[in-house]
Amino acid sequence: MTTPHLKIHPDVAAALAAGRAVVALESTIISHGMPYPKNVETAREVEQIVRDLGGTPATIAIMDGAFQIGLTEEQIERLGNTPDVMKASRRDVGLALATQRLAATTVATTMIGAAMAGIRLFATGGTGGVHRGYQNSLDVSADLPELAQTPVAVVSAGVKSILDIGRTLEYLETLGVPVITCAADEFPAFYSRESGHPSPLRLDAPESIAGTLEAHWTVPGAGGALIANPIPEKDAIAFGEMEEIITRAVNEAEDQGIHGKAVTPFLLARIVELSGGTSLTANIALVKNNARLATEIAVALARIS
Ligand code: PSU
Ligand code: MN
Repeated sequence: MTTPHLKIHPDVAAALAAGRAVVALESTIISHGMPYPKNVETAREVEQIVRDLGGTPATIAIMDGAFQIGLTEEQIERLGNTPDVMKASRRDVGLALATQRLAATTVATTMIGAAMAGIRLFATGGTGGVHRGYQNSLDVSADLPELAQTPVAVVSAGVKSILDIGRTLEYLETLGVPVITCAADEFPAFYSRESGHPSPLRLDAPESIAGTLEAHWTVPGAGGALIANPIPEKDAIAFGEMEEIITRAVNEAEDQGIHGKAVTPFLLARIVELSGGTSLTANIALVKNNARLATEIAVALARIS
């Protein structure tokens, strides 16, 4: 299972070989989504949540010329505490592998690594989507076409309103990506449980989500799926409360001419700064909540597969 460009941690390889639940975790959230040392601390705690629920965590990054499926504590520390870690989306994979760069994988690239290893479930915080003002910038995250083509289910807390949530949902429909919200009627907006957009599909139990995924993957050409998991009530921030901060961050990005792959990391860092600790606390809570649901779905899927 290990090739020059694919290195699977022995714990992950053993779980996969035995047909046990494995949950992929991304690394852009570590290197570009949260400040040090909370990023490393959270990455470790999220892995522990997966283990406690009977799964095997596989945090994914590109380093030393290979997709690393499952990282050591030392590798996670490197990703969280090295300046200028590369942010690798699909188009950057070849370069990151060939030049042996230390690269954090986005949702798109983590899906690719997961699929290469045979992992079906992946937990993260938020995914990319159609950016606000995309009419001028054409900024649509590579996460969306990846969801269309790579058969991995991504559990997220929806998308931040740095994105155009309505258009993101429209685009996912065009691409044929199932969007399932767990136990809620509305598609969630990351920090808040509401977005003003009804969810395309709702399922309430991890077992029914697993059953739907298993059936989805019998469809010829089926790609991934987006499982939206609303932030727990007690950790949520009212939609309006973050809106001012997010709008300010989006305007600053535009004024400063930030574009391309720098946009999302810029916005994520600015939102943490402008909100003080509030947004970071919510972010950590929702990532853990997503790891829980992803593990429950992975366990249910292992049972029926
Ligand atoms: N949204 C978040 N947190 C994140 C990201 C997005 O709320 O950490 C990261 C993910 O790795 C996602 C990437 O795949 O940003 C999307 O970047 P872009 O918009 O450049 O495609
Ligand atoms: Mn983009």
